Amino acid sequence: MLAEAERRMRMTSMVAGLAIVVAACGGEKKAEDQQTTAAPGQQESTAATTPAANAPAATAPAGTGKTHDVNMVLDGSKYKYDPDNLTIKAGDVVRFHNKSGGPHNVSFWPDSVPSGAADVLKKNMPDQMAPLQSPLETEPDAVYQISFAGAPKGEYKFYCLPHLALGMHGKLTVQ
Ligand SMILES: [Cu+2]
Repeated sequence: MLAEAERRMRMTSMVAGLAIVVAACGGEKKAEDQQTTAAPGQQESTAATTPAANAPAATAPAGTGKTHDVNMVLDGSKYKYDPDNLTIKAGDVVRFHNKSGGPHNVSFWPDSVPSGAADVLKKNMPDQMAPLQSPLETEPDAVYQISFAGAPKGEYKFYCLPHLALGMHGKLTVQ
């Protein structure tokens, strides 16, 4: 029984691996021999978000527009995004800085973004710990960067997972 289950697992993983290889470059054979654990990462790295996914705090992904900075701070006893309301254009990049009172993160409510925006954010947010949720930023001055390339116009409401109950949330508008 166990052997049978294991064989199936292996088949599944090989099929998944093959699918990824085909999606990636159509030629490379190495993924066949890799364990299942390697597959999800590989799959993600084939997505259009490769630069951002590999370098959350480094250079801007290929964007066409401006970069906007938002600080995540503890101001007195108030946790907040500063600014907590900004207007950008599609193609702009927003950089969230972990300034004080962290860890912080950036989470979008899936029902409080424009139609079609969730798919864009899923591609443009590096290292999501859940759909539309950035990782927790723990390092001082850590930067989390989101490209709004291809983002539909409208309002995007977001919040900090650890500090939502303390009122840490914000809004950005893509014009
Ligand atoms: Cu926070």
